[in-house]
Amino acid sequence: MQLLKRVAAIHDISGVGKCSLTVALPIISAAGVECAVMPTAVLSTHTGGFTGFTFRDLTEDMRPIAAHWKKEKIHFDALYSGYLGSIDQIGIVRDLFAMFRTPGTLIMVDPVMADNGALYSRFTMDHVRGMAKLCSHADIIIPNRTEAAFMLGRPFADGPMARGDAVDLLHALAGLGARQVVLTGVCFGADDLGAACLDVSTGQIDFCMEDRIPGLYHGTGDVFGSFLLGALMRGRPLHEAVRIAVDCTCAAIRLTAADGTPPHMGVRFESILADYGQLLME
Ligand code: PXL
Repeated sequence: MQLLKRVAAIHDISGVGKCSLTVALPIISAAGVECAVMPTAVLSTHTGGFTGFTFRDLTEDMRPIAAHWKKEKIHFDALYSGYLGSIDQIGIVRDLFAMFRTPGTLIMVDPVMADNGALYSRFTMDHVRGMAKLCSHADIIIPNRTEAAFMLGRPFADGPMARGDAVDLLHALAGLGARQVVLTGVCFGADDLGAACLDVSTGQIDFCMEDRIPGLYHGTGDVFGSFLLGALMRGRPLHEAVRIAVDCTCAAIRLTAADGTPPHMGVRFESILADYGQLLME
């Protein structure tokens, strides 16, 4: 029997709201991939749409956790970083990448810090610069359009874009240093939404578009990234993994829209985990 692949997910754990580790753990596990976790902070809820959340910073624990993993000779097939609570944590994560990188390790950075044209609460331009630097240590980066604009120092353009502009953005993002780039929030008209990807080694660009579901649903970036990494770990090439992640994320959003759950409570990914797992067995 083949060994399971093992991912280390480095994100916060927000108790309520379905994002970061509370989605990475179940989704990556459903892909048939072990999901080890390094929690960067513990919050009562995520910071988008709730007020008065608690925030317990775990920066002090990150290096000792990594040192113990190293002592135990734990191998990771991928490292996946997401929401990082401070600039210090960005530096620590860069060091963790160097500690655990092997020739076969995939390093995926989701530069979680902004959406819909604005930085999340708690973040400043220093965080943006730190995340852009962290992206240079990644094999694959998965920013949304807002994060892309911040990291490239370009004005954020909302709404439909020309295909050429999306291609230009992908190439500019590749300039940060990763060999694969996935850009989310791409749309060409009022009724579509999806992701674009670039594999730098082949120059191949793909667009994976779906019908837009009205509304802004929280945590979809983390749900998308987790579906994507699970598919990559199960051997799917980039464009196929992006297609799977777009389809599964849209299915989860559609169910959330249909059952009337408020968008800040996260999307209903639980209802499609079985289908996702099945798909990856094929
Ligand atoms: O989904 C991104 C995310 C993760 N973690 C925390 C957040 C957010 C977005 O707001 O607040 C704590």
